[in-house]
Amino acid sequence: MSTYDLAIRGGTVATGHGAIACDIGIRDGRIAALADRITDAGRVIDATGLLVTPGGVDSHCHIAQAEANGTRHEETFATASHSAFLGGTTSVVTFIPHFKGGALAPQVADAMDQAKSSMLDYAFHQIIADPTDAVLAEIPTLVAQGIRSLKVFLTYEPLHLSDAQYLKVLLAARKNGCLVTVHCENYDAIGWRTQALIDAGLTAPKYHAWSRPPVVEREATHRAIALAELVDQPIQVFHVSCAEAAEEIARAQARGVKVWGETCPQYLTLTADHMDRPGFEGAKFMCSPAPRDTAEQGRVWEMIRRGVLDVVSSDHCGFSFAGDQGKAMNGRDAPFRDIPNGIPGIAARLPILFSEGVSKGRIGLDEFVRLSSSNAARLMGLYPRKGAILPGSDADLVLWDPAKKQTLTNAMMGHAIDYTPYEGLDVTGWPVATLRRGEVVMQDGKVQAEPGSGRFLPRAPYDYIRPTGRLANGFDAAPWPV
Ligand code: DUC
Ligand code: ZN
Ligand code: ZN
Repeated sequence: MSTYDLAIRGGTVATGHGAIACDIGIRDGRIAALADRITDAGRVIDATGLLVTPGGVDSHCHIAQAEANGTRHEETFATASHSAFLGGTTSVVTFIPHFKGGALAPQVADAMDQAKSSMLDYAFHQIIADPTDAVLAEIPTLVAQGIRSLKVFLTYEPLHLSDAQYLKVLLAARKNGCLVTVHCENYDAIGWRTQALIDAGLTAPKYHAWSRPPVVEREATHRAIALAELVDQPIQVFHVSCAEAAEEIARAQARGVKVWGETCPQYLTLTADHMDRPGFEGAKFMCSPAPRDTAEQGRVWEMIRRGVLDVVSSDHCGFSFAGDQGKAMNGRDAPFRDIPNGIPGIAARLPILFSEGVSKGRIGLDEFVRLSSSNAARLMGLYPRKGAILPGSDADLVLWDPAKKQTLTNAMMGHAIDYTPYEGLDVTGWPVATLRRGEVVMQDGKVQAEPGSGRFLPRAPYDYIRPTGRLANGFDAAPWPV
C-alpha cells in the first residue's frame, strides 16, 4: 500500500504565494503533501516543464438556469462541466432563479435537481427578484442548506429591485450571515435610453452598448455601495466593465467598506465594435454591462493590478446563436432590447486570463492564481478547501503548458453552445490536464468523468464576509448572527 494515491512530479507549483519546484502527494482526493521528492505513490504524473495551479473557481456562471419566460439556458450542468474541465475550472458558483410572486424553495429544488448531472463541484447564489416578507422568511432555510450568497439586479425586467427592496435584501443578508452580489446598472436610465434609441430606429445589436454607457454602471455601483455601507453589509459588485465603476469600489475600499469587485474576460478582450458586425452577428457579443473599448480594457487591467478588482469570473451564459431558445428567440431581426444578454466563456476564462495576463506580462503567476481561484474561494467561503494548494485542500489542480499556443475555436470550448465570442483569439499557455479531487478529469483535450460525480459545496458561516461593525449612529437594524 503506497503512502499516496498519486504524485504530481517535477512541476512548478503556483500557490498564489510564490511558485516553487516541488512534488505534490495526493491521498483520498486531497493534497496530502508538498515535498522536494515524493516517491511512494500508486501513480505518478510527470509534470516536468509544466506549471501547476489550483483548479479554477468560477464564482459567476449561469447554468441550466430557468427564466421567467418559461425557457431554460441551453447549457446543462453536464455540458458546462465538460467545457469547464477543458479550460481548467473545477468548481463553480451558479444561480438559483427567483420569479416575482413565487417562493424560493421550489427553485432551490429545481436547481439541485438540474445539478445532479454536474461533474464540477458546485455551490449556489440565490437570486432575489421579489423580496416580500414571505420570501425573506425563507432565507434561514436557504442558509441551513449551505446557500450563503444572495444575488440582486439593479436593472433588468422583471428582476430589478428598487432601492427600498435592495435595502430589504441587504438587511436580510446581514441578519443571516450571507454575502450579497449585485448587478449594477441603472434600470430607469437604461429603459429611457433604450426606448429613445428604438424610437429613432437604432435597433441593431451595436445599440445595446449605446443603451447602457459606463455612467449607468457607475451610478448604480455608487448607489449599491452606499446602501451597503449604510447597512454595513458586505457586497461583491459583479462584472465591472469600466474604470469609472471600479473607481467607486476603490473609493469605498479606501474608506474601509467591505466591497469586492469582479470583472470578466469579455471586458479584457471584447469591445463595443464586436457588436457592430453585420446582420445578427453582433448578438454573439451582447452581454451586460456591455463591452467597452480597448482604452477601457487597459483601465480595467489597471484596476486588477491595483487589487480593486480581485476576481475574474466568466459570467458564462449559454444562449446559442442559431437555436430558437437562444439569441434568436425573438427572431433575427429583433431589436437589441429583445435579444437575450449573456455570452459563453466557462472554458475560455482561464486560458484568456493566463494569456492576456501572465503571458503578456500584465500580471504575475501569484495574481493569476488569486484572480482565477483563491480570491473567489475566499469570498464564497470555500477556501482553503478550494482555490488552494495546501495540505488538506481538495486536489483540484491544473497542469499548464505555459508556452503552448492555441487559436480559440468553438470546437475547443466543448460546450452546448454553437459559438464562442472568442473565436480566433490567439492565446499562449494552455491547460493540458485538469484534476478534480485527485481524479484526472481532462487530459490533452479529452474529458473523462462521470455525470453526477460533482459535489454540492454547502457553505458554512465564514468570517471573511463579517460586517465591519461601523454603523451610522451605532444603530444596528439587523445584527450579524454570532
Ligand atoms: N449579464 C448578466 O447580468 N447576466 C447574464 C449575462 C449578462 O450578460
Ligand atoms: Zn449580472
Ligand atoms: Zn451573470
